[in-house]
Amino acid sequence: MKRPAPFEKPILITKPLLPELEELMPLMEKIWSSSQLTNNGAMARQLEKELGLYLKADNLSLFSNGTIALQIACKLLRLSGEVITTPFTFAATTNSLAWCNLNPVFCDVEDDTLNLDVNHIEELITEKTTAILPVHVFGNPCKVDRIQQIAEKYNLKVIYDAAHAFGVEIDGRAIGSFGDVSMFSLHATKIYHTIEGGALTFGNRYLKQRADWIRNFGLIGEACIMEPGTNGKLNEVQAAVGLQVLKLVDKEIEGRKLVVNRYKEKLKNIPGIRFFNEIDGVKYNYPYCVIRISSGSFGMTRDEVHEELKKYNVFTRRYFYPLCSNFQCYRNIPSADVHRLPVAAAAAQEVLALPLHGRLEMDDVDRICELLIYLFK
Ligand code: T4K
Repeated sequence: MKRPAPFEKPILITKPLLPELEELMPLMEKIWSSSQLTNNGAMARQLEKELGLYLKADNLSLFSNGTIALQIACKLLRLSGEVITTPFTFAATTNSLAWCNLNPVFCDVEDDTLNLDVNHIEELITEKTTAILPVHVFGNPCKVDRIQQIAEKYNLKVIYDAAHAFGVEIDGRAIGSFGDVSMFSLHATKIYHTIEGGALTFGNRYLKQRADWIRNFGLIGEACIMEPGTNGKLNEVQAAVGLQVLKLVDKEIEGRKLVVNRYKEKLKNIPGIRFFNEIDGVKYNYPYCVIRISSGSFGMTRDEVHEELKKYNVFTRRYFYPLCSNFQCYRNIPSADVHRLPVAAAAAQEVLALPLHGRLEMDDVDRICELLIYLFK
């Protein structure tokens, strides 16, 4: 097979969804003429309403980023001691626990979704456990019913890291309606974004009310602070971008679905490459196109493929490698022992996220697939 030509321009892992500048300008003019730039202004309030409708959440609050939102969720539920979580996630999940003086307890993941393995949660529960923090990794929903049963049995709170799961539904039920609180990241690299931003959805309006105080230093009115807060507000410019990006998100998800299906079709017969199976009844949002490469059958390790593709101007990402439990600051925790996390450890060596956004040309997808087929041969 002839060596494929490299791409003329770099193909990056993603490209943020951007509204037309002329559609954004009228909102910018409104902000400029009001001179309300932040502190729960009109744009932020409007976006909270619109996102609440989109995500089918009666109680939703916006934050300056997903990480601070996650930390606020931990404070909100007054967690202490240990929280059971997954090592197969972005550092922000584990870091948020540590920042709230909580001890992460790592639980292995299931091979088919790479989400928290519900069969291993109970054995990790101790007197100090106060919550479970699962992640809907790559938008694949966790086993929410089983997690809820365990939480009720042991009186634990559940915070879902739904950073990747914007718009995902299980049998018509919004993903953010499970657990006590769910966090969505609205970062530029996500399918829906406010440049930087985060959202929490809550089981009740009292939690939302407290979260709104906490994101504004804890201030209630001008002169009262009941509990210490932080500064976690989304500003007006970000909210305006979010209002415009929301108009584009459905089309973006449709485009991504086509791209993912094209990757699946073109790579389906390549030994050593596998995709996640879709679960019946789930409305997916296609935030990443992650394949798993088993070097034995493919003939190259995931790392070799990742490096080799760079020579062709294709920049993939190893989401999520290394495991959070492998970071220097966490690796001495007993539950971080790699022998206790065999499924997560294997996945971290195999996963590779391919370039994906809704505007990626099919010709480019085909060329990336041809490159992978060429590497296989
Ligand atoms: N929980 C989970 C499970 C998460 O995945 C995340 C974040 C969080 C919590 C925390 O949420 P936030 O606090 O971030 O809201 C990215 C993102 O920064 C991060 O939001 C995301 N997860 C993580 C999985 O990925 P990097 O280090 O991969 O991003 P970076 O800068 O390398 O960007 C990737 C590619 O995107 C680049 O090749 C170019 C393109 N890009 C990126 C940016 C920022 C652009 O074209 N424009 C841009 O503005 O972390």
